[in-house]
Amino acid sequence: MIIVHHLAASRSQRVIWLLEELGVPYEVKRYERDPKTMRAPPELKTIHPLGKSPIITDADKTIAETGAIVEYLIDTYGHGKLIPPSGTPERLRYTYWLHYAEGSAMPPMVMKLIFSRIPKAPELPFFIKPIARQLFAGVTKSFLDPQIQNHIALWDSELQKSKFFAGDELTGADILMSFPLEAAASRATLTPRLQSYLTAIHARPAYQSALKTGGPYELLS
Ligand SMILES: N[C@@H](CCC(=O)N[C@@H](CS)C(=O)NCC(=O)O)C(=O)O
Repeated sequence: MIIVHHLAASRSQRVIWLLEELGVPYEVKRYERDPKTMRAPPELKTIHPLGKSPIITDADKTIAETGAIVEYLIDTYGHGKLIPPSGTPERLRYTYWLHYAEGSAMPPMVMKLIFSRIPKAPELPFFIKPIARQLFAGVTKSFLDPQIQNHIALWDSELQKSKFFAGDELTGADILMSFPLEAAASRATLTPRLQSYLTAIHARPAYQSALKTGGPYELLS
């Protein structure tokens, strides 16, 4: 039995969604975040040394990193579902977006989140807070926001070519890309095309079942 080690309101929601799309049986072990730090609980480190979610276990295998998990599940249980045929242009797009989601899209989203939270940290001396706020607001405005806008423009132009990120069918690439889009929706303004895309994937029955299984899914902004 596949076990998804799922951290509340996190990237691992995508793995549950994928398993629902594939119709493969699985169990979810849910972990709550520390309410102060929002970090994962230490017991996640007993499953994988980094203690980050998602992680899956499947018989004797332990797999971390969303992209690797999605590749493994589609290769092992997909029977050709959710992946374009090899050798096609869509397959290359699939590989690109699968890697790009965590490798390029998420870093500026995470940085923006961290930069907005540091000035509010209770352990920061009060006289540093206004300086920190100004510094991080400056970096966000001059560096992170333009980067995020670049990414949004890239996604928009890709979805002008086809309904999904790797062609006209939903694939694992869309499952990976859902999280950067959701993160961007909470930290920037999406184009109408990207908003419609998000609405469409959120309306999928498998996405809705995954939400029921994974529990409340409010991203930090
Ligand atoms: N690139 C990794 C990122 C893993 C990651 O940062 N997971 C977050 C969940 S959104 C986490 O576990 N955060 C809690 C922590 O770092 O304590 C992946 O896609 O699996």
